[in-house]
Amino acid sequence: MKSEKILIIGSQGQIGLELTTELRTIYGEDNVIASDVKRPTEVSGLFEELDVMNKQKFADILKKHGVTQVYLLAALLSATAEQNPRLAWDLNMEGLFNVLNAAKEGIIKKVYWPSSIAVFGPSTPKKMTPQYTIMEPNTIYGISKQAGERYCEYYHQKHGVDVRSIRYPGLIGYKSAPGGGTTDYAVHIYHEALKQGTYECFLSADTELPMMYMHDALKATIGLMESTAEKVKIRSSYNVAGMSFNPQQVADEIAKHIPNFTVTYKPDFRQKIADSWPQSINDEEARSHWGWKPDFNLAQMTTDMLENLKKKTTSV
Ligand code: AKB
Repeated sequence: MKSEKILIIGSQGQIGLELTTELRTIYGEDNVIASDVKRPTEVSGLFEELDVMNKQKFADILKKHGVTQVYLLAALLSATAEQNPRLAWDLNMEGLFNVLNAAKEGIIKKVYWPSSIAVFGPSTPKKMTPQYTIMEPNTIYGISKQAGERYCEYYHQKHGVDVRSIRYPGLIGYKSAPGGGTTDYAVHIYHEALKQGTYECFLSADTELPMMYMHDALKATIGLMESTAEKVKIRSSYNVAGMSFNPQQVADEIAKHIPNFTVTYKPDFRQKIADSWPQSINDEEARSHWGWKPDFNLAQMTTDMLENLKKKTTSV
């Protein structure tokens, strides 16, 4: 068993729920502390109620458990952030400062902080977007993630902080629900296909975006965190790619399993956000620096999603 004490901030979110389980398998139940702003009704394992903007409470929890690593997953995502820009900025930035400062003071040894493809903007090349390119995000979420990336690199260079990060594409999984992103349709579509046989999509049929199955997102996150420090040459955030598709393509793939499945399209404010993002990602640095490689493509993910969602409904 590895001797680490890990604190997950935002453990009830889409990534947090699955990452907590995965890290407990690797590090042991007693070495992974889940935390979130509200205590969930059912708690399994160590849990702390924590608003990461509360510096004192955060410091108390680090001390109480002797925390060595923090995964900071609390954030407002793109769509919710546009509805509440001030809160998005405060939460996305203030939380990061508190965690980076704890690492700077030597209280914790390693930090994971997620960035996003939202750091790119309308002037970024859309196809196979490289690691280093024009970055002029025009959403509050993207602006906060870009500023966060600069802070991570700064804290690493200036204070030697061991901070690691990935620019997540849209994430798709069957165990947890997405929470206010522009890519959320790619999860809802599977649920609705099974429940109703039809889905109304808030993006247009040809809106292509980079996406990733949760299995691969966990693999990338833990793979990066477990790499030796020398291999982690980028301390802002790494491009990682899984697959790219548009709503029509995922609908066609689902229709191979559910032949009568139909989708209608009613783009809303999220269309503009999606249109500002890349369509596909070049992740050659992540591949060559620390050996990143995804396991799932659209067809494999669709089979796995539908099988597991069906199992979940029949076992309830
Ligand atoms: C969102 O849609 O906001 C997120 C993201 C791409 O970071 N899923």
